[in-house]
Amino acid sequence: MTLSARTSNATVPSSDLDPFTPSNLKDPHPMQHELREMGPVIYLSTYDVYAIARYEEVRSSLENWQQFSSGAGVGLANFRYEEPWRPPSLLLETDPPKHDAPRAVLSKVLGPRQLHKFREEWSAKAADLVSSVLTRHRRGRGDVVLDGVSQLAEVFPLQVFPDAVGLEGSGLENLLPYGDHAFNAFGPNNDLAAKRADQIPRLTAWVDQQCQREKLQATGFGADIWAAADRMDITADQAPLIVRSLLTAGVDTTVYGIASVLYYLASNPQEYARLRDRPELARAAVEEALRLESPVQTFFRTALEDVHMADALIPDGQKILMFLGAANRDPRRWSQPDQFDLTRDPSGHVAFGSGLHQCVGQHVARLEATCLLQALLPRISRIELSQAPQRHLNNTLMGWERLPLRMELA
Ligand code: QZP
Repeated sequence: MTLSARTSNATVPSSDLDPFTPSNLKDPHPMQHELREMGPVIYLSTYDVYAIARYEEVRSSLENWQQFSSGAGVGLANFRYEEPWRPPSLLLETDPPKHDAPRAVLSKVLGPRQLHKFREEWSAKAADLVSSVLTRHRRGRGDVVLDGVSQLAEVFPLQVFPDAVGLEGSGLENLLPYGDHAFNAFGPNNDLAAKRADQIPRLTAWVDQQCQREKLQATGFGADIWAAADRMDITADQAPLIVRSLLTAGVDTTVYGIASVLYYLASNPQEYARLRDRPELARAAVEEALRLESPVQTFFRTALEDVHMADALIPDGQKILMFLGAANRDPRRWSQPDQFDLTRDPSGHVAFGSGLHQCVGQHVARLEATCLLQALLPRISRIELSQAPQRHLNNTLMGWERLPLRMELA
């Protein structure tokens, strides 16, 4: 670590560590610890960005939309100088006032009131999925061995979410690869971002097609967004891009979130037992897993002016890299931060962000995860890892590629 005096009134520790190497993506915690301990703001020379990894500063950065803009993109690429890989999102990659109408529409469409009607249906679908998976993978001894990712975490969201949006139902296998690319594209132009380059035009064309009014079912989140265009809450040009946000942000994230709850329950048998005794803790289990794993690990903002933070100065125009996952394990904020603990209060975690852009789909994500979890609890008396799990590498997302589980039938 060296001290670089980039400004007259402040020094910022500088580091050449690269958060986007395969080994840092696989196991980010040692690097995150190092970043937090270096100071509140660190200059990362590899990418010419300012990194923030402590809870207090991550949270205040997320809430500081006035100085930390999303309009130049929330990835490493600065849209002022680099052409984005697709037309920018009207929600994610905009600032007020442009951001406000799309956000207001989507927050109503995905709000707790609208979601209420899915609870019963999704609970029933989760129970059916669990039954069929347990039957298929049952061994003689009253236990099942399965891959928690391909058999559960990927299946349930793809069963309920595209249907709730109102997609026609063919081509759904495109959703995860499209999302995987979108989240890789927030990072640097490395091998992960270049992965599947030959398929991106086809995936993009498919997603864009699904956003058209004629493609969408008469009911669903998609139709609700188009109805907002009829009411002139948004324009007809905006509607398909807002549907696109659902398809980009709503699938991979929930898959990884669900897989991570399964991982922490399998790794903490006493917490699983506690949860079986008190199924109303399902929601706490989901939040605690989100805090610890933070499916969305990082994203960026762009400074609109010189910004003073703690003792540091972040110069106008610079990209700021916020480590949500590091903030959610900051010992300054959380006691025993690396412990999966269903008795703690995980509220205030920043896995869904904070402020104006805080995840508008969070109620959908929570409902999916709790429905699946509550379907498992009565059927499974114990979960454990049957082999070492494998990470799925992505520049932004942290999750599992394979999660080998052994479950004992209740
Ligand atoms: C991705 C979109 C944490 C965010 C980067 C997740 C995300 C949110 C919105 C969109 C994409 O609007 O396309």
